[in-house]
Amino acid sequence: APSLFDERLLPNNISIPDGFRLRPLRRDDFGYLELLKQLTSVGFINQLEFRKRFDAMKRAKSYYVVVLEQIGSSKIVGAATLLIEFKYIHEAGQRGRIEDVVVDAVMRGKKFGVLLNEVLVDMAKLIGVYKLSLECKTELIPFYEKFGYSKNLHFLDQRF
Ligand code: 16G
Repeated sequence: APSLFDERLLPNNISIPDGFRLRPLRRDDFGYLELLKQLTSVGFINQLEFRKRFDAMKRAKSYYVVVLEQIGSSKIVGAATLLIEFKYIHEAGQRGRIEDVVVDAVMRGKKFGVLLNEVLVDMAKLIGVYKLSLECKTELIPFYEKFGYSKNLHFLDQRF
């Protein structure tokens, strides 16, 4: 099945524990949705809709969904997304956003969250973003500060 992005973009200087591998999301990774349900509401998405959304993300060329696969079970046990936004400001610069960081509850305590964040920060630097940001719950601020972020602007949202 096709990958969302060229896997050569993944950093090779970050060590992955034995039995696991890091790779781009693939078009047949329907199981990714089960993992996302541990982050927030996913609702019902069938395989056709999954593939349509994958195709749209691939066409956009700015979605880097990285998954951590348990090799034996082929299960996706962690994932995180880097999204690249095109700008006019900062000399037609690019802004990076980290989204949908999730690690399977039974895989906690293995520093997989740290691993995924390090990988995406490296990729963002390689791509050449002028700034990288994310939104998180208050209690996760100390965790994210370890990767170089600082609490700066306020984040406002509205729900529909
Ligand atoms: C968190 C996530 C965000 C995700 C949102 C979903 C990180 C760093 N942040 O803010 O990416 O989209 O949760 O929650 O992973 P929602 O369903 O309330 O929007």
